[in-house]
Amino acid sequence: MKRREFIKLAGLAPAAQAIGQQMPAHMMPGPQALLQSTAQELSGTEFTLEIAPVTVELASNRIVSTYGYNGTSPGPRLRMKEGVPVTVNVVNQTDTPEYVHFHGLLLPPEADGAEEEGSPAVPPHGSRSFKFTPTPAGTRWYHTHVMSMDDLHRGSYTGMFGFVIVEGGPGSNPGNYDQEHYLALRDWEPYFTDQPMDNDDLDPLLSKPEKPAVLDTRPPGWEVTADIFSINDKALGAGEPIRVREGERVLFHFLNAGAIENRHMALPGHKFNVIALDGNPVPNPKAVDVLMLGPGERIDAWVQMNKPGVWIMGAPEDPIREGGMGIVVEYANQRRTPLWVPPPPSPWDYTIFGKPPTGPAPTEKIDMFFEKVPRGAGKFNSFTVNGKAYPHEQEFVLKQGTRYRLTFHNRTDDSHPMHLHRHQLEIAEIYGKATSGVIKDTVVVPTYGRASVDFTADQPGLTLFHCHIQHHMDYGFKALLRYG
Ligand SMILES: [Cu+2]
Repeated sequence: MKRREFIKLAGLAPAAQAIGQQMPAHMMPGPQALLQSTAQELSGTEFTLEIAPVTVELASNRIVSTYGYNGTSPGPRLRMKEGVPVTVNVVNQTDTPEYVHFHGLLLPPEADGAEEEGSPAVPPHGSRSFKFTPTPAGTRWYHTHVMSMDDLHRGSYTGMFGFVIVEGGPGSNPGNYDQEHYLALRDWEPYFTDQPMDNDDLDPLLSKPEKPAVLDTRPPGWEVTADIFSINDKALGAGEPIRVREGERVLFHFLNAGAIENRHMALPGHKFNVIALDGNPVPNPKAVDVLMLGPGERIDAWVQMNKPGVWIMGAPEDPIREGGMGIVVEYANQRRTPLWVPPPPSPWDYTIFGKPPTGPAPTEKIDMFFEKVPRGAGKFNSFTVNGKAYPHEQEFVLKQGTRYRLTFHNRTDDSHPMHLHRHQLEIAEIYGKATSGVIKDTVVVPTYGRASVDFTADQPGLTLFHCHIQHHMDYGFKALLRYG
């Protein structure tokens, strides 16, 4: 059974929708004022993040209790300058050790915020300062990096995340724009389910080179899912709309800050001009109808506002958008009910933003085989990399200064957002297509698919590699790379 059918059976979703549908009545702004988003921007060279319980008012009738930074979720947006050293003071007001990972920055293990790499913890009811020099420029983010295991109130299921903006020097501006918005896509109040989740929306016609001839038919274990969504801290219709004027160019910084599934985003009548992936400018900016972001990924894209109206920008999947993942885009002097129109089919493809491969492939190669061990009802599936459990003491030993080609063989029935800490990955081949120049820190490897990425081993120290779906990582989907 697919998620959508399950939700309908459970009576949680509104009735089926027609094309050109309007916002469901329960999401229409009520008589009370629209809610303001709460996250602030901090800039400079010294920052303080305080970890403590927060409430998040997704809508006036939907208030979530979780953990956040500085009293909000998302936490404050941290604006830094590339190459200018910063200090981040982390104050932990909880009863458990915490790690703050700076995702997409090239940091030493001491500042990276990953227990596996030996980063120091921020002790319970204590504090610790981290000093580092932010690089490279671009849209980065920070989030808790603790294990959750079977506790859905820990780790990246909580509200502990926020944007980091590393400003580059002159010439690094992504182009003229009239306004910009930082939009974090989130799910809330996750729960366990025995229903397989249909989270793989990549083109079903794609070849599946890693699909085994004989499938493992043992019963699968629990998955994690959610029915409540938001963009930043507001459900669709509850917060202030994005107010635009015809002719404006609006730059959006999207982040999938969720822990469980890939997300999609569309704005009826408009295209997203993708200029950066994971904060890194792409060689070949292109306009697309639908964005796809795996957990941890970012997309910077501008939109030419040339279709006056009041629109819903949101997830194309009805239950997800109606569950809150959307925001209203309102043109000046337009007063109508926000309109949603389903986008055309738009399979996501990283390679359209790349350029043809240049130069020879690295001669040093590392193959990684991902496998899922179904554990059955009431248990969690576990994962192996090259047939072994973490921590891979001997498998992945790097020679400093060497460029590697890393090939992922995804022998599982899910797609996985694979994240390498402290390094950058250049996509070399995916969906059977070769490309170059697309620089990422998180790459969604499709179901039964294969992807090759190149990276240079120039960041000595332990380096964590893992799936960015929290329960996959917690149950074995990670490896440590070390320098010889
Ligand atoms: Cu995964």
